[in-house]
Amino acid sequence: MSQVVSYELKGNVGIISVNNPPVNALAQVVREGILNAVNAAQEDASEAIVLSCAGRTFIAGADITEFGKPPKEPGLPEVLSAIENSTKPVIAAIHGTALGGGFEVALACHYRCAIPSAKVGLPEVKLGLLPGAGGTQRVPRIAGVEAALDMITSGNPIAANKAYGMGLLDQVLESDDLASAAVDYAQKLVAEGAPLKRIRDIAIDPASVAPDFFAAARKRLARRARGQIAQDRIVSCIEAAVELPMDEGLQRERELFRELVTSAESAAMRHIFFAERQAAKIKGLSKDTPTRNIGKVAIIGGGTMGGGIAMCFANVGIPVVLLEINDEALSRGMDIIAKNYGITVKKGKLTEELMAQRIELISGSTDYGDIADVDLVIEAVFENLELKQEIFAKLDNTCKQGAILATNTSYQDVDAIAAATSRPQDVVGMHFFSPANVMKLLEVVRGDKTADDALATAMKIGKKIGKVCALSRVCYGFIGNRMLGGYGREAQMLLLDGCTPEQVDSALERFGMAMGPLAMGDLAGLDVGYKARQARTDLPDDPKLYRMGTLLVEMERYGQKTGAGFYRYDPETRARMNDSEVETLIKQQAQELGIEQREVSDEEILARCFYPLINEGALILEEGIAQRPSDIDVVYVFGYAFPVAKGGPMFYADQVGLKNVYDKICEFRDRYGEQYWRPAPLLQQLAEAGKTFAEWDAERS
Ligand code: 3H9
Repeated sequence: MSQVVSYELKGNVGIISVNNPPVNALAQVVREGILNAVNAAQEDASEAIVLSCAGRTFIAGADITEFGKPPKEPGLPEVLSAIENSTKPVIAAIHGTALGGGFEVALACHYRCAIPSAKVGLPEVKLGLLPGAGGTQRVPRIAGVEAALDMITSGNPIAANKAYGMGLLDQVLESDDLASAAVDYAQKLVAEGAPLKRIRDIAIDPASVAPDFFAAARKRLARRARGQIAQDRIVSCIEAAVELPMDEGLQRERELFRELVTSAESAAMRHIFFAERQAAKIKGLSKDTPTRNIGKVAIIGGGTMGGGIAMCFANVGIPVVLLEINDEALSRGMDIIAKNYGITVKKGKLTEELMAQRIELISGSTDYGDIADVDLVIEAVFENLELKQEIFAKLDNTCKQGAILATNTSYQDVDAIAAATSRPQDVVGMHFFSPANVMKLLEVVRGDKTADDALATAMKIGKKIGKVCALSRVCYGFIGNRMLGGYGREAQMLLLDGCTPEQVDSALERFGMAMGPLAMGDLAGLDVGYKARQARTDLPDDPKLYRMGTLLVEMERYGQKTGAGFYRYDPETRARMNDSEVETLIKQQAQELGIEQREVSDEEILARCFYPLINEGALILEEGIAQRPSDIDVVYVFGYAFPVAKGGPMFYADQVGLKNVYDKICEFRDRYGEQYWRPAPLLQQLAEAGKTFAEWDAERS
């Protein structure tokens, strides 16, 4: 028997224990070990079998690293059959998270018990997959069709007590000593002569499901999943659970799982799963780098950004002082926070009581003296270098030694900000994305002099407040905003070439972007980009550049906030509508500039908008601004709503082929000029060598 799975007989209970750190994933040795142990238990004196796990969790799923590789025997279905067909009851004893294939193992058992802190779930959809070992057939049989659909298409884990209420668990053990409580439970079942409960024997009455249930679910999910296929296939599986006998349902599930596991969508989503975890690791810094304790935080600036950041800390129980320049600004900031929490309560996602607790954790002040004792300060005032330097000089004079001084700047030079203090080693960038309490990304910016422990602390606290962290070195715009320049530029250039705003945005939305760049400009306010451009001295003197955005601002069409920008907006519903006035204006401008308008394909729209991102990404890698290509993907998926099913811009480039990307950029260079289209040397080198960014990264590490 393999070492990672052990089996021992304790009295009349056989105990199978899985020990495959870190999360007991169902690697081949685990599958084989469980199979052998179940078979062995059939032959011994045991009267019941407990399946439990060592370490921090019950089995957290199939081993994702095995997907895409040739399958190794035994397959999970074979293991599950052995469990289900055991002549002695098998009891899953759950702690931590029983996820995916792990929960499917539990569902094949005759009984499931768990400690109160445990969670169960089928998160496969988040990897572009569906539960491929009976989850779609067994959950509807014990929890009902609607609950199953909800659970499997959301992929969200369910806490033990709720899972018990849904019928997913047979017992929540009132003990945190799982090992002995599970054995007691098994002995009780034996003593009662409890039957071998097999979920497969439960039939679902098709009449219990409304006739249009599945059609309605498909329609709803298609809207939510924006072109991802997994949701649709999950509906098909649950439909099969209702209509077909168990074995045929399992077969259907298997076929659809195979389709998904080989899909580009799932490969991209699996890439992001590992990329997210990788991004948290700082090259050259050991896992044991000490971190500083963060027990209290101050935020400088109570605007939308500062308020959102304050909420992130209060949400995890860390007290925050919000510092503003005067009482009026402070009370405005506090009101915005209260309003935001109020909206969450109204949506039913937060109780009044929790809201009160969180608001209680946020205190306001206009006096720097009140933040002398905090462990972390995050400055979130508007983008002005002198102002930020002034604030950091004050922080240097006020804050205790060892406090981390962070700036939320989106563009300014973190080293120049750090130079305003006598402790640049404590200064770091923590760049949140708006709305800060919602958006998952946190760019952690490492200054030239940032100390290792300050950096490690910023990453750790980022994770604690629920952010996905990616490390950037200092440059204008860091990773995300620096790359965005060409994307926005080309979206506007395409208008002059003959596209309508609608055509540009919908091509990108069909690709999977949550919102096209022009609609996004309208949402953020066209005046914001306009002001930022005015402050820059490095932009080419080209009348075509941001021509439409500039004209619209000069016409006081700032976007949604003025009811019009690239589009018009319904004052009530905010629905966007095409505006013939804008379309006429574009035509006039093209004529004035001597541009002959033409039909532009969706393919060109994607290339014109995304290839500048990729090219800038290659420069960012060459310069060492980002640690790895996959970190850039993380930035774009979690900070800019790049579709996770496309895996981020660098992964997408690898799929398109770097040679194709490079050739197209050269073609655009020849057509539109070198000032906008200059292939990055790294891109050229990899294209010529026939390599991918991922291969380049693997060779360096
Ligand atoms: C499935 O089950 C399909 C079946 O239906 C059908 C089969 C036929 N495999 O997240 P963490 C690694 S699909 C391989 O930082 P946490 C992870 O990369 C699967 N590796 O810890 C990381 O490695 P490293 C359905 C995995 O405590 C380390 O473990 N299951 C897997 O914050 C620690 O991970 C899922 O989708 C895996 N399945 O969170 C669950 N899982 O240290 C996916 C983790 O080198 N996992 N690793 O960076 C999770 O959601 C979280 O890892 C979990 C722990 C909540 C379990």
